[in-house]
Amino acid sequence: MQQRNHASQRGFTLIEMLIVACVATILLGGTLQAVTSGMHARELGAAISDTETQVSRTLNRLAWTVTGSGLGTVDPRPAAPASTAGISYQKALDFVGDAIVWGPAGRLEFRLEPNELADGIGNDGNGLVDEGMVVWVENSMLPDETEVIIAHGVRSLLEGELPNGLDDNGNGLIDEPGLCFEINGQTLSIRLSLERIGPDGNSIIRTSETRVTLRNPSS
Ligand SMILES: [Ca+2]
Ligand SMILES: [Ca+2]
Ligand SMILES: [Ca+2]
Repeated sequence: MQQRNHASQRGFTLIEMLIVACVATILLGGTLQAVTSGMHARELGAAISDTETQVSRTLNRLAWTVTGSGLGTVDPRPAAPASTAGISYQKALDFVGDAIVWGPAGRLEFRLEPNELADGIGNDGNGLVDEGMVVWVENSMLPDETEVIIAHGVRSLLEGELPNGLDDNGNGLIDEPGLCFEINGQTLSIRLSLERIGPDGNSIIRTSETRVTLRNPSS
């Protein structure tokens, strides 16, 4: 009788251990899931924040680059609903009497990433389609011409825009590119959409705009 009691106690202990093990496994699984979910959320938040910072920094740099340029030196000078993905410009260098001496031409332009083609599909395997770079060319067409890549992940079209002859995103421009310049009077508007694939595999797109007042006289 005493032996049966011992056996019963041993069996009960094993059952208890199994229950405890099951509960521990469930709790641990839940904790791991919460930790993993938190990590993914932080990674996604960091990627979104980084994209927003990149857009802001790039626009600030573009604005700084063209500040002091003459309206008449900017080429081309499209007015809404038209826009352009690249401009050349000249900044004031000096004065001779009342006349401004313009410096060497610079250029800002969208350029496809090296292994990407404008064909509606992603060619370089990074998950983006027809994406490009913001390229700054200093001393354009001169022997000391230099190029600086200011940003990557530039969309071929601005966020919300489709190549259909319409203003899909309601900003007054038609089929505007992901980096686009537009002139209204003396004001140069620069818009930019950057895109990347986030840690969850979904696309992150951020868009912003800045404006620069160009100098007069225009030539
Ligand atoms: Ca492509
Ligand atoms: Ca538009
Ligand atoms: Ca459109």
